[in-house]
Amino acid sequence: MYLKLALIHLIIINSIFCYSQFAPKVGESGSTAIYKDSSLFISWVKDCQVTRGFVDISNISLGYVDYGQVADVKAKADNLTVSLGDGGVAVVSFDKPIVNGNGYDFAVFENSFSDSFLELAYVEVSSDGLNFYRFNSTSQTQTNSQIATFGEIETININNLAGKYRGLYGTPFDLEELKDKAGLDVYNISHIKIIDVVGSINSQFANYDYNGNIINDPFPTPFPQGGFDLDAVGVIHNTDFPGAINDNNIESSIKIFPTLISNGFYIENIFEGNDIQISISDLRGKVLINKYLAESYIDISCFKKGFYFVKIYSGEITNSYKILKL
Ligand SMILES: [Ca+2]
Ligand SMILES: [Ca+2]
Repeated sequence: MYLKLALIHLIIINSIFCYSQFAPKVGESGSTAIYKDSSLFISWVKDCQVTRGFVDISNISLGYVDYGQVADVKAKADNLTVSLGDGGVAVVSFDKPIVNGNGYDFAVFENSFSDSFLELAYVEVSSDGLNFYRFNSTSQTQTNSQIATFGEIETININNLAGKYRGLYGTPFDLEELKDKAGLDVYNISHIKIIDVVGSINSQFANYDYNGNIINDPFPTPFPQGGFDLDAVGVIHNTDFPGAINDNNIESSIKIFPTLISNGFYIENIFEGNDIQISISDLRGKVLINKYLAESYIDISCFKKGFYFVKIYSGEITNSYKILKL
């Protein structure tokens, strides 16, 4: 009995330590890297504003980085970049808002020449251009000795930091992780902010991950291309192509259309005399409409943008649908 408990204990401890590994480098099983030519990408950056950082924040007499132009961030990833420098910031925007669809919603591209020379950046999103919300980042690289100028770090130790993958392979982000942030509408992301991580482990300059660990990445990088080099940001889900609404009940004889909705939608094959009930709830489960169907048109023009679940109850049968209010 005690042996069995001890074994279970060991397995639990083991699984906690194993759990700490994140997706591996490009080409390995489980990697989340997305190549620039993937059909997942439906759009790229339209506008970009950059605030350059220092060539070397520990020696500010070297001034600011100046490599690359803002235009190099627009359109598909091509290894042409803008260098952010130590702590530099880029804010990018798009022709259509990004939305939270199933899985990853956008990816950030850096121009690393290898799988282990990784310059990292925080990623934040905004639905008003003013208030930005950061993805919870993790760095499990050791913090005892500084990763040198062309030093190496391991992909599996990095999560939710841009620059995790080598050039032309995007690091993807899932807005689902930020859906509960008050003040952020993950169905209307207008801006993405990319902030260079100063990789110094010196507490005077150090940057930290979500867990309060110092992020150790190559430092210093005292040249005009120093810091994070932003190549591109690829969009996977936007208001034109939200994805994620294909889990509708296609087996059902009851159809709803359209599923991308400006004002309202129709319900097909509803027969008079049936006691049919409809309920519509938001993604948090809050019920917004719950009533017997009196007509086949449902007006949701007063709803906010975003996804909703529709359930139609007909006798013993429940049909479920997902819709997107534009
Ligand atoms: Ca998503
Ligand atoms: Ca580029």
